Amino acid sequence: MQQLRSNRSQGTPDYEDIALLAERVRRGERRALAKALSLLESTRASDAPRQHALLRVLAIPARPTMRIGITGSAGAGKSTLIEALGLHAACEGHRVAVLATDPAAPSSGGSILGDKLRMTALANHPNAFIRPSSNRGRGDALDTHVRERIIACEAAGYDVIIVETVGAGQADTAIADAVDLVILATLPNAGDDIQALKRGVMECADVVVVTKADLDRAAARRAVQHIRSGRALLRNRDGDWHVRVLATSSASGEGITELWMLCQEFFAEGRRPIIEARRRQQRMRWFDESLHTHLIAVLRRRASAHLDRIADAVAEGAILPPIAAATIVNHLETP
Ligand SMILES: Nc1nc2c(ncn2[C@@H]2O[C@H](COP(=O)(O)OP(=O)(O)OP(=O)(O)O)[C@@H](O)[C@H]2O)c(=O)[nH]1
Ligand SMILES: [Mg+2]
Repeated sequence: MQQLRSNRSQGTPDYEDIALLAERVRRGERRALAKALSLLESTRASDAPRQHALLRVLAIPARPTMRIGITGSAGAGKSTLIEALGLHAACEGHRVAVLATDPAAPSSGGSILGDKLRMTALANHPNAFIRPSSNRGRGDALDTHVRERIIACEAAGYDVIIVETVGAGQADTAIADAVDLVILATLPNAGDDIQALKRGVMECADVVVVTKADLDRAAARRAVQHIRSGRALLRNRDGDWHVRVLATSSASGEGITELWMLCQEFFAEGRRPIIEARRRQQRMRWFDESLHTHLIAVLRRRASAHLDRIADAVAEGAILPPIAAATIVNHLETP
């Protein structure tokens, strides 16, 4: 109720059901969290006011959280790795939320079932919550409204949030804008893959994991060496953190404890200011992005015919893009 009152004073639409939903999310009710996530996943413009009303209440800073992104090419073993790592964390008493993304078309429904099946042990753990969702075939790496959904999971008391991306190569760098720690999963024989990725996702990885080490230990060792020797490709995103490379097997459990220890090292108390600085930059980019989206929407509403005419002229090379943009804005500013 307190929340509801403070919302009224901020001029937020009075959505009593949203206030109630937020309260239930904060109490840690799984069904409420699932409902909140469904609302936040919506891309319908008409849902935006309700999404914002919910986020206003949920986005109150909670205790420190670990936002971990796992990326890598299709079939690299991301989901299985998340289950192994997530179980490790959950067994240590952490509350683990997984936002899994699958590239498959939503119509089949197969992807959702697939991830649920792959993570059964974690899904059944009382400390874990798994939200499988398809990226609706949009083809971009980051699922819809992932940042908002992370906030909801944190409000529900989850302190380890693991986000899986579709493994669309370079586009996966988008994950670095939503999480603190980026783990890149790669197969032992993915030498070419690594070269291909070097300018993209490799540059934003904090930890590189060579997966499925049980299948061929020698190959996994070679891959680790190969990646380490190509260290020049790996960029240390923060001065005090150098990129780590290790081999894991979700089947045998090899390397999973080490990986979790690396996560803990990354999120050590002393590194909190660095992580906060990274989140600050992310918030600023998110703000820029949102502003851009909203301004474009306003432009389309207020100057749509003019905008279309100028866009055609730009396409034909009759007017240069920066001049066209200035023309449109000037047109708006003229009373
Ligand atoms: N032997 C072995 N097989 C594994 C291991 N990890 C994953 N697999 C298998 O590899 C296949 C793909 O694993 P996933 O975890 O679904 O891979 P993914 O990267 O999430 O795949 P997408 O989400 O479809 O891109 C599955 O059949 C897993 O059982 C491992 O450590 N050892
Ligand atoms: Mg997967």
